[in-house]
Amino acid sequence: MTDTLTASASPAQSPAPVYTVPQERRVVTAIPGPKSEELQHRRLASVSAGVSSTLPVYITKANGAILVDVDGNQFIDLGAGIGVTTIGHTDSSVVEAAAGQVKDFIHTLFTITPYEEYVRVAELLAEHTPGDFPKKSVLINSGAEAVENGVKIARKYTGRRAVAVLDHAYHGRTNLTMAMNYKAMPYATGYGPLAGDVYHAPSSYPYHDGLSGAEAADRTITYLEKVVGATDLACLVVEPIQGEGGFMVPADGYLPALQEWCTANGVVMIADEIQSGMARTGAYYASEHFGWIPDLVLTAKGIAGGLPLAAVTGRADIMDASQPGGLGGTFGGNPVACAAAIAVFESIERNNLLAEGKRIEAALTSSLEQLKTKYDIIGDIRGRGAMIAIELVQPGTGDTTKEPNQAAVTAIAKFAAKNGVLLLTAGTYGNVLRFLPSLAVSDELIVDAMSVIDDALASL
Ligand code: PLZ
Repeated sequence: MTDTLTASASPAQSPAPVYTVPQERRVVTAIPGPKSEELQHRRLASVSAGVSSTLPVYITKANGAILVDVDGNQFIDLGAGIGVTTIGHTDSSVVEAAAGQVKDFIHTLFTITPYEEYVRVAELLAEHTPGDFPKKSVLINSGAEAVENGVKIARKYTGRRAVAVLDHAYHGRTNLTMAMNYKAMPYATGYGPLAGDVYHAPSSYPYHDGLSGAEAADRTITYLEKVVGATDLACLVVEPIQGEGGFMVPADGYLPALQEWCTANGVVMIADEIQSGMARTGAYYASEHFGWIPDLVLTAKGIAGGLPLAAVTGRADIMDASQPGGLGGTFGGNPVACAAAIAVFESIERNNLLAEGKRIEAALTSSLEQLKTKYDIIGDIRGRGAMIAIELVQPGTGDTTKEPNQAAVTAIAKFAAKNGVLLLTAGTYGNVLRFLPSLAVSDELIVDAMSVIDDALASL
């Protein structure tokens, strides 16, 4: 079993994890290596060209914060499958829970014959999502499906049609969510007709707009009132920290001001916490950092340690407005994924993982601040917990126009990969490097990865 063994310790203290893969970077071939090249060749002949890969090294094993490829290279994983293996790859508690569930039963379909694991996940979500009021959930398979369901539920509850999102948002790849993304390319171009009644409102992007939370909220609300009309608006869907957009942290007060306006106008405000949720940012949900209590919260990615599971959770009256049979899906709330999710919630508690998020934030930001004093193309450092990004600008524009520097982002990610560090890019202009490691990443691994990034910056 590819699990993480844990040493026994007193119950008061969380045991130090013992990893099945040494937590170290190791580059033993060219990247990609010969075996990866061979697999890439097969892949190009059999997998749609529409599915791309950031780094075509083929993985055979992953544990903690390390990925091992078919050529024996070990990568420090600063992406965690885009924020999915938040508690670490093949965490022993997740592996054991999923394996145990596979032996008991793998599928019945909750909407045919239910089981406790689904109910338990709904209880845990009610407990850990922001807000102290009765909450209910529906479980589905993916982030985009959570967004789709959130919109469905809000439309049913309000009897209204329009959906609003923010500039720089990312919400998925289904027909509705394609229309909700900011970037047409690559997500929507050529895939129309897109869903209608989706409106893109200005967001809060302090590094560029310089607006206070109140000013940015005024701008967003003016757009919603003038362009959409409050009485037609079913929901406003917002990522508390925008993910694919480049980890934009909104100005203080922005999110609560929008929630206040939504509540006053009968609009359901939905937090897309698909990337930012599940203990990633040093809080269970990033909304908490901003004092935002959303009506509905969307969870996916990190909830089940890598197994596909997602949820819409929120105010019981909104969630109960749907007719019986109106929500569901064959695999939604699969028992194996639910068993894994219960283990993830337990691990967050047992191993005090909210503190790990804060530790990683401190380690990442202190290293990045040092790099910022050396390299003027680092324009902005932002984020929370294990969700930190740097926005790169053209030399000399950091205090003025902040021109996007996509070339530097691409070059650094490539340099890092060649040296055993998997780094993700982001940003509307491809101008952001994001650090999205699992909470299992040690300070030593962060320091090592940062030395590679320092070399990458020096090489530009
Ligand atoms: N909402 C905030 O980050 C997924 C996209 C990966 P799914 N982001 C990673 C890719 O290239 O497809 C995401 C997100 C936010 C929704 C989604 C969609 O989640 O599970 O990919 O459907």
